[in-house]
Amino acid sequence: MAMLSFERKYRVRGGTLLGGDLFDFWVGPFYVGFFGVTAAFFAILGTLLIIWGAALGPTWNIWQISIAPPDIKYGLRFAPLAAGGLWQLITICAVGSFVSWALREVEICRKLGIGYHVPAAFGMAIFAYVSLNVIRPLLMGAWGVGFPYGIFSHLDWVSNTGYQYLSFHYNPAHMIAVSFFFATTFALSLHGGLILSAANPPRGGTVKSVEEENTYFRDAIGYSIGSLGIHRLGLFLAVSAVFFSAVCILLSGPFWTHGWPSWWGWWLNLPIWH
Ligand code: 07D
Ligand code: 07D
Ligand code: U10
Repeated sequence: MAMLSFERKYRVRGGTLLGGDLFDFWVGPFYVGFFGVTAAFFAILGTLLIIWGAALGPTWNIWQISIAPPDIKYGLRFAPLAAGGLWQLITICAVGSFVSWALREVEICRKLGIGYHVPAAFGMAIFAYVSLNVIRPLLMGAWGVGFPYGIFSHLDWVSNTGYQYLSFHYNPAHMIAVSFFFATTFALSLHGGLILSAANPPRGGTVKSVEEENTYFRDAIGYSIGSLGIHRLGLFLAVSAVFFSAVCILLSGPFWTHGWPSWWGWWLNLPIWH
């Protein structure tokens, strides 16, 4: 709680996007704001709808609860509650709460006078979710292609959707996304390791400076990206991973209906082989 005196200085009015002073207060450690109220509203309502869906059966086993989207035959229409309608309402609540959370982040950034990098990055995660359960269903003409809300059932959806395209590993945007995810963890492990190695020496040792940090990488690979640069790179890698994930699933169905291995036919068909 050592930060509290600092927080008092920054817990000031203003910076709200909507609602003016109305919700411009804190509850315990949490900033509320207009979008805190809408986030709480959608999150609570969505959770209650999931509990309602679970109560319709057949199980209370947390791993097996699943609220499925409507059958494909309903297309883009509203479905009866027990036949996918709950899934549609939960999707509205999910989008409402995720977007509210991002806007609440924006209001906090405005209060502090800092950039919008964190809400922008979260926006990319929201885009990935919206790609899966809103944009792709709209492009394919049925809510039924969305993923179900359940811990294991959503894994089954990923597996089944992957095999519909024979081998999802041959999806070129999936390759780029996977490589960005691997690069993100690699970069974070290098950065975490480097900072701890310099800033957290064994008892009795001296804390080393940014000079040592730069020199480590110059000695090892001939170049240091620098202390600001590594954070730019980290944000870029992580946001790109999620962006290419959204691209890879939006391509599958709306823009490519065959198996992904046959996409690589262009390579076999290059005139140089003939
Ligand atoms: C560590 C931050 C904390 C967040 C956590 C997640 C819920 C859901 C709901 C009981 C890194 C909180 C979970 C609120 C509870 C009910 C009804 C973030 C951290 C701890 N998945 N997925 C998981 C979601 C999709 C996939 C776990 C959400 C796509 C695979 C958790 C979404 C595809 C695997 C989970 C979503 C996909 C998982 C751990 C939304 C492609 C796993 C998540 C809203 C992206 C892993 C049993 C984690 C697992 C896993 C949540 C979407 C694939 C339950 C909320 C459809 C292959 N997913 N997922 O740590 O163990 O994230 O599953 O889009 O192997 Mg998933
Ligand atoms: C969608 C999550 C958004 C979350 C939000 C926040 C709450 C609140 C509250 C904790 C995008 C939710 C918050 C609910 C919680 C509290 C308090 C993130 C989202 C807004 N794949 N694959 C991907 C790999 C295979 C397939 C992406 C690897 C097989 C399909 C990523 C492998 C087949 C889809 C990825 C592998 C297959 C994907 C996921 C390896 C199956 C997708 C990351 C090593 C047989 C999905 C947009 C992501 C996608 C996706 C990685 C294998 C199928 C790049 C490493 C070959 C169908 N796969 N995959 O998207 O692109 O995060 O979704 O084998 O749809 Mg894949
Ligand atoms: C980073 C960093 C850095 C740091 C850091 C960090 C990145 C170098 C300086 C941060 C990193 C960490 C701390 C590391 C760990 C983090 C992770 C591994 C990421 C994953 C995080 C988690 C799993 C934790 C998730 C926790 C969450 C999201 C908090 C949950 C919060 C709530 C449930 C409350 C949310 C608050 C809201 C919505 C607004 C206020 C609302 C309330 C207080 C509730 C009361 C409600 C109202 C007043 C509104 C009324 C409600 C209505 C109208 C609804 C009614 C509806 C009905 C239907 C009843 O780089 O620097 O260090 O630390």
